[in-house]
Amino acid sequence: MHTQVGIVGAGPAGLVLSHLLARAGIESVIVEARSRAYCEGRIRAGVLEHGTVDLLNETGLGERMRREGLVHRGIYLRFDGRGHRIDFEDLTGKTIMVYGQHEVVKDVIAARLAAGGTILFESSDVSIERFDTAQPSIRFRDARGDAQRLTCDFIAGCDGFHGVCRPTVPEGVLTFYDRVYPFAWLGILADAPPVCEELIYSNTERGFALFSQRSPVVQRYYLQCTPDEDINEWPDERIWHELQARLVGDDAPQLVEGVITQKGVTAMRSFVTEPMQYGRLFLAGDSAHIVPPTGAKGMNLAIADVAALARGFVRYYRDGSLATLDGYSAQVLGRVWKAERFSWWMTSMLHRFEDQNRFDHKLQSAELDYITSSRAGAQSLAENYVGFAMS
Ligand code: RFL
Ligand code: PHB
Repeated sequence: MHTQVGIVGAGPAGLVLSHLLARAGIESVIVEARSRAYCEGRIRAGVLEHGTVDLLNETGLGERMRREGLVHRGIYLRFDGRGHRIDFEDLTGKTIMVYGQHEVVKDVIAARLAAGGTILFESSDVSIERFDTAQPSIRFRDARGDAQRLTCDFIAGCDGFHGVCRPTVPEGVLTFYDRVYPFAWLGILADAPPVCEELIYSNTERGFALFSQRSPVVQRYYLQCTPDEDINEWPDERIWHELQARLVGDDAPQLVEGVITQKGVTAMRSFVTEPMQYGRLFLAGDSAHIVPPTGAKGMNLAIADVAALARGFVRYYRDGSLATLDGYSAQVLGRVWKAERFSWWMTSMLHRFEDQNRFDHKLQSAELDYITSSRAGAQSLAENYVGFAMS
């Protein structure tokens, strides 16, 4: 088997890359470890920056998102028992879209398959080789268990944080920067009405909580918990009790409980790989960098990476120049580090850390007070949250 760009991973990065390449007449094949149903059911991110929304719309992927996605014009920050609104539209002229990552994944898979694209689901024993030459290849077993070799001109490593591409790069070539946080998020999906028309990020003595949405009848909630939290210790009643305590106050509307349909614990880390290229291997999305979810940046970064990477491939296949591809890493890392900073900052400002004392809590409150009472402070948060223009 041969293709122009061999892509490992059918998450948002790999799928959107394949779609953008196809629109430019460039062939690709996606090799994915999981089944289509698994990829389409994986509940993760929910916030699309305005630039991500524009890209999906401009490339023909936005039809269902425009119908079912929820346009949000701001968020609430809660601290010291009160909610404060950050008005994105007023502060930046822009809005965000609340639309589940798995819905984006469904839309892109449908578009790729309708256009005759190849996604090899349920591949196993995936490995990459010879990416320091002009003829790299991806080896794997197909869904039937038969050994396959896909030769290609380039490999895009879009296989997430636990994938095989980044670890295959020879030691010493890449530099890693990381931070692990001493807490995690317990996330749930519930069939219930919304608490509020916008997201609520809440810093309380009991820890952080977030209210987000999926649809008028399905809500997404998160609670700060310990990294080794045992989900069995969180029966539904305990979750609702904790959400009531962390999200509701005298000034907030009632939180109506419902049926919890999904629960999971997510670790929190910051991680960056530099550079995001080695020879003809290009890393994109979570395979190259991770952010804690407090800034709602992970999926957006993955899509911004592949928008830049696709431009590099388009240039190469148009005029044979590797210049844009060779500049890919330096180009996207500027956005990546801004998102790292913003996600770290939101995480630090909104969570309770075990080693904090009363002085630290007062500083958190003062920072939140500044951000919600100064137009300059609010504008800085809003500008980062809605996202920077795709370069
Ligand atoms: P993905 O989505 O992890 O996709 C990688 C794909 O590669 C496959 N794979 C392999 N395939 C073949 N061979 C192998 N050896 C393979 N190893 C892995 C996997 O099966 C998978 O299909 O990475 P990608 O495409 O880079 O996308 C990144 C995003 O998924 C991630 O950044 C976001 O979900 C992060 N995130 C959020 N991002 C946002 O932009 N906004 C949000 O509101 C937001 N909230 C979140 C989040 C992530 C969360 N979790 C669960 C980590 C909230 C949560 C709770
Ligand atoms: C989500 O809807 O899943 C979500 C929203 C905002 C975040 C993280 C996750 O910061």
